[in-house]
Amino acid sequence: MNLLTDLAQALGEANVLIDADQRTSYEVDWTGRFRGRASAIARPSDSSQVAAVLAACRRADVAVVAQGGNTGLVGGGIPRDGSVLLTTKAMEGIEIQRGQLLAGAGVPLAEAQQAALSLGERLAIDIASRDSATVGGLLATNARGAHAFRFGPMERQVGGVEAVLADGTVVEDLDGTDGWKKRLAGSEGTLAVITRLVLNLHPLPKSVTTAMVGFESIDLAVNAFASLDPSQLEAAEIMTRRSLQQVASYFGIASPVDQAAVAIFEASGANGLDLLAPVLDQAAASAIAQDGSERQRLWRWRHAHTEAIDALGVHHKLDVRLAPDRLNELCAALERLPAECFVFGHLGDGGVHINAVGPDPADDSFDAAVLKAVAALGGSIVGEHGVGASKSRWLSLSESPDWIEALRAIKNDLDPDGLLNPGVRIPDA
Ligand code: 2HG
Ligand code: ZN
Repeated sequence: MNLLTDLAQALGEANVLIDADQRTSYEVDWTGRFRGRASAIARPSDSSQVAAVLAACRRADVAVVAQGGNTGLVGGGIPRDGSVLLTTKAMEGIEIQRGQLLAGAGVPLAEAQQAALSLGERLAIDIASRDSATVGGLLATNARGAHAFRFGPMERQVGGVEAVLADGTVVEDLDGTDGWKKRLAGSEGTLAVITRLVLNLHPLPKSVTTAMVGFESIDLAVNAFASLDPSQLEAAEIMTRRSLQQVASYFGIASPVDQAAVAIFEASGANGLDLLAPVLDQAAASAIAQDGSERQRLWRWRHAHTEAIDALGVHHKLDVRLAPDRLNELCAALERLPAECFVFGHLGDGGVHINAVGPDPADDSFDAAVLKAVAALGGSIVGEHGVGASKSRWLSLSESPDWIEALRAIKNDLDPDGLLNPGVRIPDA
């Protein structure tokens, strides 16, 4: 049997998309920088159908790339060379079980957040692409977002997983005792296809205070953050002038705070304002919000960065981690490169996003220059978006040879034939 017949038999013809116009939205990433070609888009709706897709692809010797909401930014979920694109979107549905949510891997984060709220609780993770990004994709990249420095990355929001290994074995570790959620966190579809997840819930804070705070320099913002007790904070984000001004021009209104570095600090509890007092004292300007819609309005300035910069066209996106007290030096190094760099990120955990316009989107030498600058400052070239196809060749800039060897050994153990997402995350030997 040929591959397409095999897939149609396993999933039904309606769930195997082969026409070019049906495939397009899966074959290009959100930024338009990463494109590929799939021989088919397969839409399984549960783990046994995923196992059938993997079996068909193994027989045909065709690779499988899993994709969630296609909000990834490092090309990790884009099909290459005629691989089969396995979309997890049909793995839907949320059940409530013993105070936790059991969600299909294709459930968008926003839907899971709503389900948590309907129980009077919350998920302690949030990212701007919440309406499309799926919970399975969040674990596959071990996404972080604004609250990770306090509550940890996606892995910590997950109690357990169900997943299908390359050989078709369905592992059901929904209570997390076998360690699969840890193994698959950040594996970017290279070790298994995640099919269901148990999501942990946290109590909703009774009140939250959000402050958008301007400083005359990045160092002043970083020092102000150091004067806060991080265990009392919900979020600590940073935006630099050029990126915030791009959001202002995209919105068509001036930002309420407009200094060289603008931070968003958030504290929960009735004494939120007192907790933030040390930074407010040091600020050149600030805007404070305590009710829901006012807070959302301030957060829009931070959350709209991706779409506002995207309006400038296809650009380079690099996501790294760096000690906050080296951020100023990184910005200075970026200014020496032939590009207009927009820098923003998560001050709390050193997650830095560098978006750059100018260099041709296909010009990888720009990416190399940025990643080398980060490594020279002691940072990690791996941030929260994953390694994907775009950064694997540079992994050794910040990761040790032993670590890279360990990644290869785990991959060889679980997927010796390289069926799952080849070329992603792990550099070629
Ligand atoms: C964010 O923190 C996201 O807003 C996206 O991780 C970052 O667009 C980006 O580079
Ligand atoms: Zn981010």
